[in-house]
Formats: sequence, structure tokens, C-alpha cells
Amino acid sequence: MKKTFLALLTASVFTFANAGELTIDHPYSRITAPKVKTGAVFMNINNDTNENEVLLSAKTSVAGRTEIHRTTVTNDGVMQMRPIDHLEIVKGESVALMPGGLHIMLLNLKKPLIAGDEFDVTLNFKKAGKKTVKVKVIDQAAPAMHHHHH
Ligand SMILES: [Cu+2]
Repeated sequence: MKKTFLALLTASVFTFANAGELTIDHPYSRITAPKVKTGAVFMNINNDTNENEVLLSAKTSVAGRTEIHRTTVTNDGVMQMRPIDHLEIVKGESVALMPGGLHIMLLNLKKPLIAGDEFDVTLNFKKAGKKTVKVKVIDQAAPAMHHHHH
């Protein structure tokens, strides 16, 4: 009897210790040329909770519209990006948004992104709700890409 109680107690402590938070690391964006109206935001999303999480949308005042994009390479080696309507972050895993992969697309940029600037992006998660992160603009230009927006 006593043994069972201890086993249960140990199990619950273990579960509690495991239940962390949803965290976002290193959100950044790259500089844009004066006439370019698009940009991208990158970050790591770490789901240390016990439940799968879903990123539904993102919003920022620097862009007229924001989409979640996935970059793929076609059979003939052309990079294409396409909007996805949500992004799943499985419990205990991290998802990297990075150049050449997943990113938050900024459309209709209101002004160029300049190195050293910071702007807020609010991420809307299914379970954690809204989380606002400060995005830093780094001094690195984006390479030319084929953009396929629909
Ligand atoms: Cu994109």
C-alpha cells in the first residue's frame, strides 16, 4: 500500500517537473532594400509543455499582412514558398523558422527594415494564446528567391 502511494507520488512529481512552457528564442529579421515590400521573420519555437501546440497566425504593425510560409525546393531545384494555414509544434519539440525553411512572411511592408531596428510580432497560438516577441533586424540581406504568392 505504502509502496503504491510512493510510486504515484513519484509519477506525479515527474510529470510536474516535465511540464514547461512554450518559449520563443532569438526572433530576428533581415534588412530589406528600400523598394522591397516583403520581409521574413525567423525564430525558434520550443514546446516544453505536455500538449501539442499550433501556431495559427502572426501580426505586426510593420507589415500590412502577415502569413506563415513554408519554403520547398521543387524537382528542378527552384525554391518556392507557400502559405500554410497553421504550424504544429509537437509537445517536447522545437520548430526552427529559418532562411530557406519556415518563416513568418511580412507582406506590404510599411517601411524598409533597417539593421538594429526592433519591432513587435504577436504570435497567436491555439493553446498558449497570444505571445508578443521583439524581433531584431540584423545586418544581413536576403538572397534573391522566387516568390509564389497566391
Ligand atoms: Cu515567404
